[in-house]
Amino acid sequence: MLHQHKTLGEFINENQHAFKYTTGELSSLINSIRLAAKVVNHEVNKAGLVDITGAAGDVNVQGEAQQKLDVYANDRFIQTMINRNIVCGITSEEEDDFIVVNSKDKNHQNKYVVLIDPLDGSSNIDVNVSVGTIFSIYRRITPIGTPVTKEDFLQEGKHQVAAGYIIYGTSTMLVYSTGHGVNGFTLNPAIGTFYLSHPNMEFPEDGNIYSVNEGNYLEFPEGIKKYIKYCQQIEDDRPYTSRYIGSLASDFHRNMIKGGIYMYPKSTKNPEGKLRLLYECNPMAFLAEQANGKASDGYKRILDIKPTQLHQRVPFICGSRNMVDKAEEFMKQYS
Ligand code: AHM
Ligand code: MG
Repeated sequence: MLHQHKTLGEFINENQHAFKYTTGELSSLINSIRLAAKVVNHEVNKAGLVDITGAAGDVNVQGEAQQKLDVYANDRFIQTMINRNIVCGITSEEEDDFIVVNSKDKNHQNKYVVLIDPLDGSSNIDVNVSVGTIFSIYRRITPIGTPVTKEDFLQEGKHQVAAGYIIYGTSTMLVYSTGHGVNGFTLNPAIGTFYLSHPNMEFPEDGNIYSVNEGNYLEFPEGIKKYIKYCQQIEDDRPYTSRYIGSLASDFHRNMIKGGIYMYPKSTKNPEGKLRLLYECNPMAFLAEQANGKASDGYKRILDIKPTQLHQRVPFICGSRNMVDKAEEFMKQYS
């Protein structure tokens, strides 16, 4: 029964002591993400009513312009964090540059920056397929009391303090880690409460699902092509099953539960890969490692890459450890 499960609020309170620097700031921050997630969830659930209420760009009966969902989600997450004044800076996949957050009484005293992809999987929004929010949290490196700079956002992924995602799917889930494993919470929409439904999530070491946009096959590096052929071979436990939603959080989530590998390699069209290091790959890589999985650019650990730009892209291979090892083997052999 749901009411016997821990709520996300209870879980956050109970685990606050696990942090080295416990001022409650990180807990408040996760709480504000929880709140914004519920608001965005409500809006995403109404997306199918768009023909009735008007499409993005239209003006509704109240005379308000209808926002695109990704813009709406971006505004909600950013506004919630600004209103609660619990971060010193935010950067988003939807924004050109980072945002300095401050209020007079705080004088740049907050210590965390948030990096967010407010609504990922945007091609799925209009067709009732799940989309997600991905977030990543770092401690600032510039001195407290001064405005944040770009350097605070361009940290190696291994320095993340927390990361997580929300899936707006058949159920709405919030999955996150503060560096002590990965826990998943499912929203009971009737009462607006997240319950701990998936404690200590872990990737199986092996899996039989591969997730990649095979439409780009001819443009992939030789190592990836050979690995895909390996996945399709009739041998041992293969062929693997192909599953690709096109929403990173959802593909990752399924693979974490069932065992699998997700790949977004570089291609002629996307010579650096498509996914963003800061908003998509680093948070997912952090979660993968916290869940006993692995994340690589094909040759090296994602979390070791030193970012140089806010919107930098990177090839991404992530999932069950043995599967990612195998893909790397092929990359090495055929590069
Ligand atoms: P987006 O940030 O524009 O939504 O793109 C990110 C998404 C990922 O969620 C997904 O895995 C990938 O792009 C799908 O790309 P493609 O349609 O090229 O396969
Ligand atoms: Mg995205």
